[in-house]
Amino acid sequence: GAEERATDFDAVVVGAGFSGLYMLHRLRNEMGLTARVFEEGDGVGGTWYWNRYPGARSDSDSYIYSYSFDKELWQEWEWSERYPGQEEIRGYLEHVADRYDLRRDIQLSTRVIGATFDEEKGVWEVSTDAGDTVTARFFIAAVGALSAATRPDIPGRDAFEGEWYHTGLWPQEGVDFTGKTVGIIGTGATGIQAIPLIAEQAEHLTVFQRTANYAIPARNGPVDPEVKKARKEDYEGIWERVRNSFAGHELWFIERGALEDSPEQREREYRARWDRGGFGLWVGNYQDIFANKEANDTISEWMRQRIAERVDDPETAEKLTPRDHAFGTKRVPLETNYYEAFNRDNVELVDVKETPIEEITPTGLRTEHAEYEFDALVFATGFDAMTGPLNRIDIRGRGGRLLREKWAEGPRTYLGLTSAGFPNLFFITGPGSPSVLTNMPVSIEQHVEFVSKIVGDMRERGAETIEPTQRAEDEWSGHVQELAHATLFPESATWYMGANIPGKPRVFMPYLGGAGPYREKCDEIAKNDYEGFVLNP
Ligand code: NA7
Repeated sequence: GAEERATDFDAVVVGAGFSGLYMLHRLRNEMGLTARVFEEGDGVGGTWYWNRYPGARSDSDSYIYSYSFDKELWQEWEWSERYPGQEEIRGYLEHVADRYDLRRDIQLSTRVIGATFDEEKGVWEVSTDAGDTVTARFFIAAVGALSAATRPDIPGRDAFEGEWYHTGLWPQEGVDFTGKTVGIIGTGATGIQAIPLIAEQAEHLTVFQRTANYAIPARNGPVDPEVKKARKEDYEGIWERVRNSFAGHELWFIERGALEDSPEQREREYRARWDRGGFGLWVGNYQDIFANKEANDTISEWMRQRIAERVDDPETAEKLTPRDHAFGTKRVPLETNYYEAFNRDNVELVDVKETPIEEITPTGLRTEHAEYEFDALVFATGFDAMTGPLNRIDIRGRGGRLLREKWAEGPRTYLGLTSAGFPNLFFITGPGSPSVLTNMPVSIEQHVEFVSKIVGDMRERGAETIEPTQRAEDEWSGHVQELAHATLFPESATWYMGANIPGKPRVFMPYLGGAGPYREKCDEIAKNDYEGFVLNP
């Protein structure tokens, strides 16, 4: 009509991973809005674009590490293994970009550096490192929760003259470690995937471990064709169950306390989950292992025994055995031949809690007692999680206030999706949402669909802005903390707590209420006329 467009786009979306691609599809293809996606990488895929290290793989089963929004897509797509590998997931997301004709609204190789809310006009002005300045009604940060890779600030860090890599910023062409002497720092989910494969290639590998982990066997492999077939026939059932579950998998807690069962029964439960492989031992176990130390001790001790069985050298086995944190309170890695890697002659384990890394040198690194030389050094040291990717952008809300300044003492959100004083800004998988404790695509779809619903409802009623009230944000943030502090989670030094980044506030960031209940909560809020939000006009 005659109505003049007040902004360049209805929405600007940051990131072209699982979240950003689906957000664009919803806004543009389903709702007829205009949107521009800015993506830093020179391809789509987000996490699966950047994380190309050996062994990079989803720890969620492939049949649900997928979008569900298009039944045809889900029916047609064939995953080759139980857990999808990085290349296959990237191929899937490339396919999604083509299938829904998304590429023409995605600007690659472009990093969003700032976004300022113009209070008078009620629009976001977004700027990029490519020199773009565009305006939009909505600013949607689909930046990922684990996308701001970090390297610890070890003295001499930049003095190393060999090749160095971060697992989360892996060279696109891959790395050949054949014949090389390699060091790797970090034994989180990523390091544990990479170590057995680097060990097979490298001449020698030294693993620098700060905290021993409890890793569960993945038991990857092809999926039984009969199981595959049954799943294809149960699209509705699977997604109904997954969406209403705690963690976005077909996994449910045992409805008894761990201590109510006899030691024999517990053994059977643990063993069955161990044999099955995957997250069942974590988020499909007795629920009270997360809250009751005594209950947790039963599984923590059981896991320690499994490690001892697999590592030949007792001293190495002891170093690999976690004793300083409760099972499940750090993200539990899945592994394939991880413990066996330490039985190889060319792999050495250094416990850097015992002998801290003092310095990185031009040729390797030095601990208190020894000096190591490498051709290549790998940082599997993780991410400035959840807040990091947001805080790296200068996001200014009402009164020019910077989001990272508002969050100096820790993130404050309503539902993990919005923050007071930042109208029309949405986070996908933000702090205060359950996303990182769940199978990500399930949370992502819920977030994207809820944000789309908000945007659609606003248009219908002619509202130009939405933002949470201070009170709703305070209550939600309090609720997130209350749930966390009723568990053992905050006692462990994890990225959930910001503990992996020196100086970061120690605030538990994910929402522990579970994906299913969270979804219900969002739906209820929408039904109650967006309780906790202010819509204007
Ligand atoms: P994580 O899980 O944060 O693991 C990082 C690892 O690096 C972990 O073992 C850390 O030890 C170690 N680290 C970090 N800084 C240092 C220093 N300064 N010295 C020695 N060791 C260090 O990151 P990932 O990439 O493995 O996984 C991230 C998520 O991606 C994962 O949870 C999945 O959701 C996918 P620490 O345990 O802190 O003592």
